[in-house]
Amino acid sequence: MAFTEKETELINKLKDDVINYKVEDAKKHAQEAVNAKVDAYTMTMEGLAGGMAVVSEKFDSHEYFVPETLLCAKALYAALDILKPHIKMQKGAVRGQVVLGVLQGDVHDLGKNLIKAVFEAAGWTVHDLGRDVPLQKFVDEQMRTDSDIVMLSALMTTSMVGMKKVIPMIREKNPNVKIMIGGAPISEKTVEEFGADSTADNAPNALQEAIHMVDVLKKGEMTAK
Ligand code: B12
Repeated sequence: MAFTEKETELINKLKDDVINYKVEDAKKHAQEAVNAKVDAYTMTMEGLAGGMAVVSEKFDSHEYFVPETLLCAKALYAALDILKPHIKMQKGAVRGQVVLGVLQGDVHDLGKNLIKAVFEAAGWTVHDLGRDVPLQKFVDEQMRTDSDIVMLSALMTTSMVGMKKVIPMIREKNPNVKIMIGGAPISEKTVEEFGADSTADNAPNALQEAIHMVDVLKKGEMTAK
């Protein structure tokens, strides 16, 4: 995708702020982006998520440890708070309700929060359970809200196993609900193995997938009538 000179400048600044955990600069540059009326969605995905991708590499290669990474997350959240109200997604005819949360034992919520920002910007209702969520809570919240989709996030192989347990628990109460799973350790193979409906590797793809699912659900309801 081609960016304007201003967009490129701000993407690079935001990226650098996240990578080098410059919380105050992250706020300043997010505000600069809002004032310059550049696309907040592009700033979030290319700048903030782009910066976090570099942080992931540094964490994986042991250049960064937990304290630095936590500060990077702080910089990302500080900028996201400012950009989020300005993210504009195309509001199509298909919208729905999702239950979203990070599974028990897992505090990695950056990806989950990016998903929430994108879905809300597209006009969806997100019932956010937060992180380190006990399995039964996903079942209860789906029942309480009658949501179309349950979205389960896990970043660790240890928390991922909770998906295998909770998917049949959700289906037992509501066989029609769609279940999406995601996070770094999730693949198409996991979807099949755990009996979920689908996955996506990032927030925009998750939205496309969710739109497709709700479309299918609504068509199914119409033919049943
Ligand atoms: C940031 C980070 C942290 C931060 C988390 C801050 C926060 N508030 O989230 C902190 C420092 C707290 C942390 C702690 C730990 N971490 Co950590 N962490 C990471 C790191 C570097 C980046 C993850 C991230 O935020 N990525 C950026 C976001 C935007 O991407 P994302 O989460 O993948 O989400 C996107 C997609 O996956 C997708 N998606 C996500 N969820 C969902 C859900 C659905 C339904 C769908 C469709 C899509 C979807 O869309 C998202 C948005 O685009 C990863 C490294 C890596 N390679 O992933 C390790 C990593 C996840 N951590 C790891 C570990 C081991 C830990 C600790 C145990 C470290 C320790 N020694 O204490 C603790 C665990 C604490 C706990 N109990 O949870 C391991 C996990 C290994 C494993 N296989 O289990 C990793 C993989 C690092 C490694 N290579 O060892 N960590």
